[in-house]
Amino acid sequence: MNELRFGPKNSMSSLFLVFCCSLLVALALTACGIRPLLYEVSAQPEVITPNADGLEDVTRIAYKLSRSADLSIYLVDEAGERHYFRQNRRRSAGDYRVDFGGVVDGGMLPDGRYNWVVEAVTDDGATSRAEGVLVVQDADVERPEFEGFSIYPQVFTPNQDGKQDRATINYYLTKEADVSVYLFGPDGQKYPIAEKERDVEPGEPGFHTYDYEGGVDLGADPPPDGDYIVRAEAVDRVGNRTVVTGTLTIQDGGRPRADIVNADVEFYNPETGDKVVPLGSTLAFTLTVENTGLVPIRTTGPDSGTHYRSDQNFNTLDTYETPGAWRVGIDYEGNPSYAYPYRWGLGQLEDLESRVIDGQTFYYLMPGQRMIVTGSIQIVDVPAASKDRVFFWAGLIHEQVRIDTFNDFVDPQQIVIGF
Ligand SMILES: [Ca+2]
Ligand SMILES: [Ca+2]
Repeated sequence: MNELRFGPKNSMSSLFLVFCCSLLVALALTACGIRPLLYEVSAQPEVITPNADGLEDVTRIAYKLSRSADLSIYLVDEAGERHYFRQNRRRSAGDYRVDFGGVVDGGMLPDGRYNWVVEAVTDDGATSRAEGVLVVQDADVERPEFEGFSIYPQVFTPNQDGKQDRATINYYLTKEADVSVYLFGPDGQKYPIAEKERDVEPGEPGFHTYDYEGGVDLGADPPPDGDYIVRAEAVDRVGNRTVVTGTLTIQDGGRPRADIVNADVEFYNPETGDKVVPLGSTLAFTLTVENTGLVPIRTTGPDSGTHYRSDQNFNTLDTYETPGAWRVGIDYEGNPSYAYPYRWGLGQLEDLESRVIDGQTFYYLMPGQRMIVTGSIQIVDVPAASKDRVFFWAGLIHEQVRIDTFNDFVDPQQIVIGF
């Protein structure tokens, strides 16, 4: 309005002056009198019992704004202290209704008599407020708690090598609540963590556990390596809220990938160089394995080059499967037993990168690294197929995790047993 100016030296016609005066009156009425900034404010009912029994758990606060303003709603307790439900929220002109169930800052107001206040402040400093009484009775002030909240280990490597692939989060929830648990990254990114299925349903009081592998088991890339905040939040039925946090570091995270280079396997009789291996003779092979992924892959013995008799297998050599290890295996047509009974590590273990985890040494083929793997099997009995010609093939096994299709049944070749 201060752009409007009037004065005796003005050359405007009287008609225009009348128009301007009318306009001024209209603006003044709108701004100052006809409708106040904040009006028709109420909070009903006046007594609430916020205990989630469905009866008078909330009071409905209604108000109208004639102009845009910053709006606050707060409760003043008998000691005169303010408890904000809404503080300086930007609101445009309009009708508003909001239910208030006694919770401010995630905690329930204790039983007592309060004054509610709704207050609006415009950009030019005009203020309008309304207030009334609210009595809180039978309030459920008990917050849900996370007892024994723990994260183990604090550093984990979600890469399916079978070592520290998972982080376990445990707590005992003291009260029924909606619980969410997530990782909070340095970049502000959130990664939800799903609860493990157990007897105690999610949100029920009792012991809860989360088994987190970064999503790798579902074929996803885990969150990037780095330090994370683990944040757990519980909100009960009346709105009491509890937050606990911890830390978790991700290292060497990622989906492991490897293959037999060119899907090429060389089978041969080391005495003759051909594919004729009479009973009692030896079948040898050579192939190359490459780590084509971004994370190290773990392997175990026996070393490349190890010799088997056909009536042996990796278990009889005391080189058992361990979850997450990668080995080359050889299998054959008519094998009556489990798949790939003859297995070899991805090279000579002493040539590989080693890491000590929990006091034990483990061996890794690093990203981009290739290793030639060889081995041999003395054919001492007739394969069950009882055929003159028997197919042999190779596989690259991610033990107790999977065999990728392209790593299974690789380069099958007929070997003449010639019994
Ligand atoms: Ca109630
Ligand atoms: Ca790992």
